[in-house]
Amino acid sequence: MTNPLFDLTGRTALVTGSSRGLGHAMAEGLAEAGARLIVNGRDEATLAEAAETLRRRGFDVTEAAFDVTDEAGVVAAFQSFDAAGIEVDICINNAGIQHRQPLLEFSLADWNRVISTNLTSAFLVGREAARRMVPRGRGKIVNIGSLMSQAARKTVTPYVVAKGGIKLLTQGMAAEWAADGLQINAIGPGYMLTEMNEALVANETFNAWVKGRTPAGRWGEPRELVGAAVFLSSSASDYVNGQILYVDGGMLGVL
Ligand code: GCO
Repeated sequence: MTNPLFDLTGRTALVTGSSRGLGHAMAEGLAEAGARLIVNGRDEATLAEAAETLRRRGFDVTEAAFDVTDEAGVVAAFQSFDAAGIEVDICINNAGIQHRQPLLEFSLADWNRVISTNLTSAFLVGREAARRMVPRGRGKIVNIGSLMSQAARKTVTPYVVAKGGIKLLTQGMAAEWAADGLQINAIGPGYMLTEMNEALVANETFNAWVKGRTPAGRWGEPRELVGAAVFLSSSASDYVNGQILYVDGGMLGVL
């Protein structure tokens, strides 16, 4: 028996970067909780394959291929939802990239690319979603941060900066829109088994460090974010705002 507070039936969730990885896992989990899905990615063919996988499970899936860093493309995407009578009730700002390089060698172009994809995109997509949620007096925005919203390690500083920004953007959005009935929170994944981290898993030293440094003694599975995503997308979190929920196997909480 599931508490109806966690039921997403009748709600539409946009999940950016949901062709693969954490975004795809969260989209699937929100659909399992009853949500209709709008899946997003830049590449139409990859997105279509991901959408088909979800449709084969019987889920209601709309594809929206757009670049979350392109303001005009984001605005046009939401205008297309408006034209189709689709109301976005839940917006999961998940799209992100990683670029590992010593900061001394980091180019401005790569800095801008990481900040734009991991942080500015959440502003662009979140703002368009909120422009429709505020007049309705309700809506859920979940920004995907990282354990690196709180802690740094060398060679990923632009990513750390962007994810730190996600934490405070979340607080800022709550400051702006909580009074209008929106709840805006974040999830901070730990070291998860995703394509983005394949090189780290393959590196014996790094792999051993993650397993040793994480109290749970292992990497996280993408599906292990679903509970936090459903909670922060559902009525169960109606009095939660401006928070970040770390799903990191205990890494941040334990020395
Ligand atoms: C890295 C990893 C981290 C991941 C981790 C935390 O290079 O250290 O890519 O930055 O994002 O899963 O979210």
